Amino acid sequence: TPQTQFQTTDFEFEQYMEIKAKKVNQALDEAVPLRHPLKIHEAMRYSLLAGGKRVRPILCIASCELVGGDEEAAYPIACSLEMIHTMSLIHDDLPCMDDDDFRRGKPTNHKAFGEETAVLAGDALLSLAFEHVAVRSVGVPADRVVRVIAELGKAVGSDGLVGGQIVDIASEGKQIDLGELEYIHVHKTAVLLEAAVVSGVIMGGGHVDDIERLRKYARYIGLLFQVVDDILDVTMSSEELGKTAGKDLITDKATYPKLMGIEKAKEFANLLVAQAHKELSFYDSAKAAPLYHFANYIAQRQN
Ligand code: GRG
Repeated sequence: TPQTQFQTTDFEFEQYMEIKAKKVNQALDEAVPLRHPLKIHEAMRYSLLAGGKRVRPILCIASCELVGGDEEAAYPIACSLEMIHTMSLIHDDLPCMDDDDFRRGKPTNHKAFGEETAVLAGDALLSLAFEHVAVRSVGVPADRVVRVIAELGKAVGSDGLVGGQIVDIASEGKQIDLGELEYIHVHKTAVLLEAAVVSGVIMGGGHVDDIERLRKYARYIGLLFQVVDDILDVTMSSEELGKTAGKDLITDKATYPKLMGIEKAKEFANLLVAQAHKELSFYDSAKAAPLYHFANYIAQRQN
């Protein structure tokens, strides 16, 4: 249950998300201008600007502001995070991976541009992500930029997204236990959310204690993200099954509700929200309001 100190703040979370997402979209649009060679830049922009909730950039900006940083310091890395997230979606959708036809309400990148271009668009976005944060973070002490680049690199590689994806692929068609399921989720989803929060804290000039506290917060909401996803799979209406998220059930993949039961999974989600909130209790409640509501938003999301 939410702490009373937060219930009394009349923070407009939806409005906050809308305002920040608009600024992020504008920054992303400017980060990848349409230029020669047209095809690759079209493909990069197609997926990058296709919508998406902008969860990772906004988490980054909110974390930067929480520790007293200027939000402008967070925009370059916020954009880099979205570039990486987008490229992981493009590659995840490829025929050699999940083989999906639709993403963010549009045909997937390889459906629109062909497989060769989709692979390259992903590669180009990944490379641009590192260039962008290094080049655009002007006025921020160089040591912060270097630390953030290290965070980002780790979140992408074999200890991050790639690690999660390879274990996921290896587990296909096999019975896996809760430990393995958690490894996949932590690496495919939570590490990038964690990198978003921690890089925001670093860019905002946060101290070691801030990094530790907010890293824990990020881990809780990262896991929460996936537990909620799994619960949504089960509670989705039957006509939705067989479309997108419901396919996990059909392919008999392990999920939290399956491994622990739907009620226990819901209890686990509530516990994760409470634990995330607890990490914020150190901060002024008005300043922590965005991250506080973010945890609720992830818990309550419907898609
Ligand atoms: C990163 C080099 C590199 C390769 C990619 C394919 C792959 C390795 C990793 C898979 C990563 C993946 C697709 C994880 C799922 C992440 C996830 C929770 C997606 C949904 O995120 P939302 O809900 O989506 O934030 P929107 O569209 O709103 O951004």
